[in-house]
Amino acid sequence: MKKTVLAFSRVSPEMAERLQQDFNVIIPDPKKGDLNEQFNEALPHSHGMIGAGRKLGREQLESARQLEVVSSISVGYDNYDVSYLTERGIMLTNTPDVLTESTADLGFSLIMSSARRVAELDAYTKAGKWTRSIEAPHFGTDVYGKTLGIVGMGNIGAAVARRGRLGFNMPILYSGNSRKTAIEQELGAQFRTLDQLLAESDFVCLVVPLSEKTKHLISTRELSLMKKSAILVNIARGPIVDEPALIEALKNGTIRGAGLDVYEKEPLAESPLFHLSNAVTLPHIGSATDETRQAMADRAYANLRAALLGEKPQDLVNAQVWKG
Ligand code: 8YV
Repeated sequence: MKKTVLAFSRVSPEMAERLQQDFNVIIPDPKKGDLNEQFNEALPHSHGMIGAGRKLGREQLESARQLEVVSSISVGYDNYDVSYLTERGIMLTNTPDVLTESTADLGFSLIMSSARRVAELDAYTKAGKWTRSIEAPHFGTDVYGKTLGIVGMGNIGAAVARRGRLGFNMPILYSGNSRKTAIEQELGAQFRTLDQLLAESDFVCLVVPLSEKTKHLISTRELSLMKKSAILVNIARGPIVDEPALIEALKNGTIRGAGLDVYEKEPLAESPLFHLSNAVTLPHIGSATDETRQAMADRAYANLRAALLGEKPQDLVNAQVWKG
């Protein structure tokens, strides 16, 4: 008998077709009524789940008694209660590697866009305000040769650092739980405590996973350690930054600007950030390219399929549940 798979976020018609070759597939459909109701009804019958952007823990999964695997179409897995899944023997998989370069590209776009005021001045031009040469109040700040601080030197952090070092001649500082000697050798990156990094960097790029330890890692005290001329970029997770504290710092001129792809609450329909010309605000698009989203979907599909067919999935987060 075919196992049942529940898609917990929208999946493409092509993905649905692929899944249907091996499994019964339940895809909640807004045309058929309340999405949450359909989701909850499907849970007790589901052996596998695939999707992204939904909190899944004890409360949501209590009734999913047959569940074997949750395949997330994301690299970050802060939406999942990993210890609960592990306690239940449920596999959790993610999609690392395939989004590293596109997310780093986006990080660098935010550095460039914030420094050179790209989005702000694009809106200015289109609003018909360009009636004479641009003067100092609209000048940006240089990127080339400035110091880039990477908070969390994982794969994505290293990819941002490479762009800075090799493309823009930027000295690289980094902070985190451990020294990364390979990156130190490759890019001449220097390890700093977070406080030192904040004080010395012209651009601070946040690339740490969200956990209890990194929640509000950047708040009023940390922002006050940064240079007045510095720019904060967040391509990791919103709650790493205390958002009201950041808004205050942007208003007061504690720092020069911020480039944000992620927020404490998503999606975000209104925010004081939208009214600040020194904040670039993107709608969580780190991995949102055609090629990368396709690669993530492929990887998540392969993980789910392997797990449900009794093979060890490539990207098993909680390896201790694998019984071989
Ligand atoms: C996605 C991400 O936007 O992979 C992650 O952790 O944050 C992004 O790639 C998100 O997971 C939705 O697919």
